[in-house]
Amino acid sequence: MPGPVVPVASTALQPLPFDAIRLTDGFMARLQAENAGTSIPRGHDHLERQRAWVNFENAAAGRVGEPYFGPNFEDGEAFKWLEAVAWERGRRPAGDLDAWLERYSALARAAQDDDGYLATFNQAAGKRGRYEWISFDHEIFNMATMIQAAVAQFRTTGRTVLLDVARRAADHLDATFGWGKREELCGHPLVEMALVEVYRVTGERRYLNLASYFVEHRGHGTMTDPTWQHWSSTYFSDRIPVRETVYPEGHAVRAVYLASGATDVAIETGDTELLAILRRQWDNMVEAKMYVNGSLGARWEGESFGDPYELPTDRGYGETCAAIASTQWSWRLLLATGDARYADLIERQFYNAVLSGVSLDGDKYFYVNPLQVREGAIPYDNRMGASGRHEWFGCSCCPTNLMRTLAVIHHYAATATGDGVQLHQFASADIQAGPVTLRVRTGYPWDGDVVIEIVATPASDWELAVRIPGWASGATLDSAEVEAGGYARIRRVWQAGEVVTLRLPMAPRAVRGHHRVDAVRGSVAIERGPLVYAIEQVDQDTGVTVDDVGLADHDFTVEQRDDILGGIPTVRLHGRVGPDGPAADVVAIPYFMWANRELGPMKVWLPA
Ligand code: FUB
Ligand code: ZN
Repeated sequence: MPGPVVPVASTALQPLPFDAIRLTDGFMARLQAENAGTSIPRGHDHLERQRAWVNFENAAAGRVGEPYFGPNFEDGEAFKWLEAVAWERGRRPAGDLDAWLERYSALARAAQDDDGYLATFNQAAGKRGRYEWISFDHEIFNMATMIQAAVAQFRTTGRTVLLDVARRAADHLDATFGWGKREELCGHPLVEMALVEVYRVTGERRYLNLASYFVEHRGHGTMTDPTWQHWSSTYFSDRIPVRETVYPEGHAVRAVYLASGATDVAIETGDTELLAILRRQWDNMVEAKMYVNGSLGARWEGESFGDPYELPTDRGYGETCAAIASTQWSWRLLLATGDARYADLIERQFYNAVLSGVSLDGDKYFYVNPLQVREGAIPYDNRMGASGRHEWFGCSCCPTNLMRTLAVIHHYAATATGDGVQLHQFASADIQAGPVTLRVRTGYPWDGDVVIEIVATPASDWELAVRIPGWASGATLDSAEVEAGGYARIRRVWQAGEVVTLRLPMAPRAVRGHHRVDAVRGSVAIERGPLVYAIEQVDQDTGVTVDDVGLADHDFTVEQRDDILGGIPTVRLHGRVGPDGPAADVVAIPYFMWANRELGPMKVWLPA
């Protein structure tokens, strides 16, 4: 399959080819099977029902003035879904996937204007002139999703139909925007990452330069919109230049996509100063603007980050897309630096803020991920936790984003260097890293044992680096205690058939929030392994309302329950009902699984 055209950037770690890691069985493999078997096909049906592709047919037929279907970023939803199909096609050859890729790539080609412009909201529906309302029409964002889908398809199939469309779009953007051209920006970052990706597969440096323009030109307050108070320069990540930004701010998805794209630019241009700035922003975000489960975005107003330590549990936003964007950012920082904290965050966000966005059967979604839903909550908006999971939304950014994420999640498991392999995420998988073949077997995230077998090895010595999560105090590797937070490294001449066993401690832990976070002061959250737990009404004894529950002590018991949620380890807590009320036995489940049964009150933080 096609590899990168440009020399691989000088990152600390190198990603493996897209087909080098195969999930074999277990938790992650089941997630991918669910995504492939349910989410992606149903996503196809929803997009058809929403007539997303009709917009393209109208544009292709030159039917200007047609009714438009969906929000002005509907093209983007369709292309995120198509990207999921492309990655999925890399895991298995299948007729339906090929048919979709061929059909919709051809449709995108047919809809594209001769000069490369492609945004059906403005083409077919003729809602506005090109770039007339550039801050909100998502034209460049939509083209960016197409470019990402095209690169995915090229990487997995070698086919260039959509890549040609992507190149034409990138050429159009390059001819239109940049210093000395139209010095403007799209209100929704994403094109930065997309341009770097298309640069990587084509070697066309103009695309990287344009990505750099989109990063550096931001932050000069050119984008505000008087029609809605929240569309401020802050909302658009345009208040302050990237190089001067201390905390990610404004609309969370926009801010984190921008940071991810800026990281790509820093990596490809060797800009160590920019990389250091972005690392500080990441530190600050994790310290002061992130929920315990990894969710981002404290405010409903403008779907945005709050001020530092403003992290309400009930009114929090935590859009699924923001957590997805953050895993993309951490992945880039991990590759650039080799720092295990980025892999730690990918794990926290994946299990607790991304997975919470999709139901266990793969066909219902949460857009917003609060850490508390109260008794009597009024679900006045279908994005709310209290409204339960939904099959689709008018704005379905999160479902389609989840599909493309789950289709590649295995890719985050391992990387390589010239003389070593690094294991970052734990899942049963066969991994091919150059001459090294590993077989990993684990019951993670339920079980903390990870068995790594060296199936094939070169004769010379090489280093196996295994991430020891920051939460894993007391972990052992081949029975020797290893330090939590970082990588345990074994360098030697290996023999095929050798086995290394990692044992991660799985006793439940009580964690406290930062003292500045008023909403959780005096409370603890329960974690077990990589999972954050929550208490949900349906599991509690009659008369025990979740809203009243606090902890009586920190004596936790793990109880395997095969009768609920497909069989999971629950955590039993000694609770109390109200500050002075009676004792109660309380059952906690992994947060990401909440609202898969009877909908009711739920909370993560417990007064203790
Ligand atoms: O603007 C496109 C998408 O819609 C954003 O990424 C989401 O936050 C939602 O606002
Ligand atoms: Zn979303």
